[in-house]
Amino acid sequence: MKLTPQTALLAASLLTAASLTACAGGTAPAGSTGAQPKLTFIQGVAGDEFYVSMQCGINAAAKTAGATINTQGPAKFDPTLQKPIVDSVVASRPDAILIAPTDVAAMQAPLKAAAAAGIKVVLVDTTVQDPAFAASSIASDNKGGGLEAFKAIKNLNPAGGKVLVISTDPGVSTADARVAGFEEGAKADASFEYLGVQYSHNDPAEAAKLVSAALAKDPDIVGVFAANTFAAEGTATGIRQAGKQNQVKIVGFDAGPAQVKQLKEGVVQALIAQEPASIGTQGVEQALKAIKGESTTKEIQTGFKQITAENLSGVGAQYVYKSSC
Ligand code: T6T
Repeated sequence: MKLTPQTALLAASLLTAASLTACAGGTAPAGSTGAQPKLTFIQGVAGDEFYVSMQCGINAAAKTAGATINTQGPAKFDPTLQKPIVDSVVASRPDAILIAPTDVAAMQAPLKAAAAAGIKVVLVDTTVQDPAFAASSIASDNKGGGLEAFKAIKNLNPAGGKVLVISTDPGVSTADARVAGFEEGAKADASFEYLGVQYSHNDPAEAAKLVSAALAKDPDIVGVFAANTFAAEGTATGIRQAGKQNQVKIVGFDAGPAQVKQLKEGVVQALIAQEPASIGTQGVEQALKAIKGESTTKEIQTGFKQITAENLSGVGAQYVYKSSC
């Protein structure tokens, strides 16, 4: 599903409805009391195929363990919308919350308070400034993925040139780490001129506008790294609208269906796909350990895979994100 504020709202309610019916009905007592553990998954934003794919992993792992899952997500990737969800979930007292915090600073206090209230908190995907309260934090190697994106752009433009980054918002830990990895690569290579990062607020239309304006200012840009699904979708649109698809190489983070379509069409040259289902599965495992009072792994790093038109029908296929489980 393409994310607009309207479809995101629809997706939020659909996902919530789906999650209620997806409560797993296993029999194995996993909680310390022997009751079915109650887990809540709070997405970064509803309707984003990255979190849908993560939910598929969570649902499967919860079903195996006999835990129930309630899923909720804000209509936008925005801490002012996510915080009230956290507060109401805390009031409903689940055994554990799996959450992708939307901002490193704004979500720190609400999540620390959840942990202080006795709820086990597992951070999946993004993190906060000080995650010490969390039972576990599970995320991709985002910095490594950003560096891999730079290497892909360099392969596509061996002579170098001007490169730009389109991200979401500052304070999103994952995207910030990807930008840092890309920037490190670009600044260390004298044949490239790093034009910096611009923020699209997770809105493809805004990303397209930023790219058009950047091309008007620097018509000789050779590459753009777009740091997540929505930045990448909009970047490709902007480049196509400017008629520059033969000049500007695009590497996008993530592998949503719309991004894969752009890859097949040749507007985008490479995607750095994450492993969201694995993040979700491991998130459930860590949450259940924490609920049982067992020791947890404080930090888990998951991998990424570069998808290109060449490997899309082979090894790359399994990395494409899902629109439903
Ligand atoms: O890139 C993912 C996720 O890792 C990031 O934290 C937010 O954006 C996505 O959900 C993709 O839209």
